[in-house]
Amino acid sequence: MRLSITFALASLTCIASCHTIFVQLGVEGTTYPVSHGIRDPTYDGPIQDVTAQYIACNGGGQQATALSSDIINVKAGDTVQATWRHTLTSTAATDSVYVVDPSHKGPTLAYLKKVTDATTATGPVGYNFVIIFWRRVLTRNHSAGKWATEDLIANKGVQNIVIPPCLEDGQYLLRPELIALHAAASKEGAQFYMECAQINVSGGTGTANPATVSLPGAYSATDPGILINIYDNPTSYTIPGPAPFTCGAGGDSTTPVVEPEVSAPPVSVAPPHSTFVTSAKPQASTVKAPLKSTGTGAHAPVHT
Ligand SMILES: *[C@@H]1O[C@H](CO)[C@@H](O)[C@H](O)[C@H]1NC(C)=O
Ligand SMILES: CC(=O)N[C@H]1CO[C@H](CO)[C@@H](O)[C@@H]1O
Ligand SMILES: [Cu+2]
Repeated sequence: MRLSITFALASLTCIASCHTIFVQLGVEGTTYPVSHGIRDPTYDGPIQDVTAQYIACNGGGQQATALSSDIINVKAGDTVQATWRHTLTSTAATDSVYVVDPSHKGPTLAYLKKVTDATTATGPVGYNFVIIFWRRVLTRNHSAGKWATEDLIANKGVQNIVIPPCLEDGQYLLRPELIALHAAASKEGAQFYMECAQINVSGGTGTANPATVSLPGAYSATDPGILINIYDNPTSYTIPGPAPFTCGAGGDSTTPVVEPEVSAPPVSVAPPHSTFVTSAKPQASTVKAPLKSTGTGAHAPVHT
């Protein structure tokens, strides 16, 4: 059957080498070195178990992540540029697949989590990424017959993300995400790529009251946007997780939708930095937390 063959070929050409990683953040014309202010792992592979604690900010196995001592200042309302690369050291000059392999089709998303100190925030028990509340602030759709990853490749790996102007000032973890669906026809075949940047937001109006979700928790392995055969040429696609938060538009909905595209001008990014180092850290145990904030009113509980 033709579709199965296509599927098999797409899978086979990309067994262990066609991954991607969020390596760099740009803010309104300022670019930072690779891994500056980003909790990058040592490896560019995906998370495939949506119930894993590592679905929050990556980590685990050969993908140990390191906290960064850096924090990136962002103004609420700014558009930031999350740069995705095939590996931590890929450049256009050295790697023909320097963003992500074209087989890796799917949506791109972004979440935020408010924290007290982005350079140390790891979870309620002091370890990494246990239960975390997120806000997704941007997603894209493929209604134009394209997946967001195709636009990402065309845009040289730069994912533009608008930081909502109504956000409360303070420190956040910014979690850009790319979901690759080339093998998603079987359970746990979808590949989730994400890393967390440490940002400090100022200048916001602080009027936001967004709903939050937990990661793990926001996704199910059988969500229609996660367990899907993209070789069937679907005419629509439901992005997993809640609707994105938008300022002033009743953005607290948690109904999954095919979302409007938010676009912003691409910017050029600085060449990779050569001094990235990382180290293994203790990993978290599983802890349950409420899905929504109940204590603070305006925002999700802060876990550090
Ligand atoms: C965050 O930004 C505010 C406003 O610019 C600033 O006062 C504060 O020092 C910054 N915090 C960090 C950790 O950089
Ligand atoms: C709701 C919707 O369809 N939004 C956008 C999806 O993406 C295309 C471009 O890729 C836009 O033209 C749509 O407006
Ligand atoms: Cu891959």
